[in-house]
Amino acid sequence: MYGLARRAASHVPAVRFASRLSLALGRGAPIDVHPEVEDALATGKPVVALETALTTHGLPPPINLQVTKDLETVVRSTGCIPATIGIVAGRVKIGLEKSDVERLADVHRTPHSVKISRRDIAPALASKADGGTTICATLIFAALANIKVFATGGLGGVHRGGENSMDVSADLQELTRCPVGLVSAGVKSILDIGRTLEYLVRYLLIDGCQSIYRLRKLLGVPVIPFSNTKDFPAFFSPRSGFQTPWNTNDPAMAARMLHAQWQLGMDNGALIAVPIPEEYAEKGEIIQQAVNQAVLESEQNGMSKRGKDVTPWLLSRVAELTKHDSIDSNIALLKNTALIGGKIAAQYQLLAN
Ligand code: PSU
Ligand code: MN
Repeated sequence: MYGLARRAASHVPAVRFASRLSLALGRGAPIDVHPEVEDALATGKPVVALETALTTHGLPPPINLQVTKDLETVVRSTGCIPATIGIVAGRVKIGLEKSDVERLADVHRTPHSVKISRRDIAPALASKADGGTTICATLIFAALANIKVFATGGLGGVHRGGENSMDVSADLQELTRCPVGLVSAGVKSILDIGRTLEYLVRYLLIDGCQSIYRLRKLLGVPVIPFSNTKDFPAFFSPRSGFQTPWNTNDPAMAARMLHAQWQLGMDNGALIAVPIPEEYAEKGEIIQQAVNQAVLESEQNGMSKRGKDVTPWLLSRVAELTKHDSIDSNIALLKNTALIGGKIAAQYQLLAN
């Protein structure tokens, strides 16, 4: 067996196999890869994917435009090339031009940009819409282009009351399909963190989770706090109290974890959860109270049943309640994940080349 495997390996041609991206392009798929990103991918420079649902639906103007640009600058500071992903006039953009970023950030444009999840991709392309890609959709395009690291703010997950509403973000399922290391500040604090972890990794036993036990699947996604503790971060706060089996605070180790997974040909992603910087911890507790209030309000006014509109509504209500403190924290954690994402991507590239 060993000899055969060795012999087979020695017959692997030295040329790169045609990527899924070039196959899609060959079929005429409406995808534009920014020349800088294309060059980086072809010459083995590290690339970090960034999303645009936070530009179109997550952050208010004018800060949405500024933050989208700033995250690219942070990624560049680590020696990586940013690939901000979005949909403009029905074309998938892997790496946005400045004018594209401005177009997506203009929330007063009509028709409005769509918040794009897996289910929205094909209709948005066919109808030539503009769209901000959520983590789910950004994972799909990053995987298509063979981009291995994607940095963002908060992962979607099981909404509070999700055992009844079955509102579980498509972000989670996508992490099982896309071999991409997602670097985020944990899951959005508006969610049920315990049930989200349960759904993702199925190793935690949480009281009162009986109904979701019947629904749950083993997604088997590695969840790794980027920290010197195993405490999973809680978006606005560095610690949630939920423990994970693994952790690291070393970009090289995180890169080795990703590399080992894909050397084996495993086709799922991994979640590297970077806590918000410690100086935001105190504020985080106050913001969390506003989050709890906003979630209660959404249950009373019916917003909580509105699918993909729930998250944008909650985020803007929390911003209102905290007089924009939540926005400041959100920006800080986004920049932090972009920085760590860049460091991990740079280390990963050393292993992959
Ligand atoms: N976290 C934020 N702001 C956001 C999002 C997450 O702080 O705008 C976005 C991400 O793009 C994530 C999406 O993929 O919300 C999840 O939405 P939903 O619950 O509808 O899947
Ligand atoms: Mn949701």
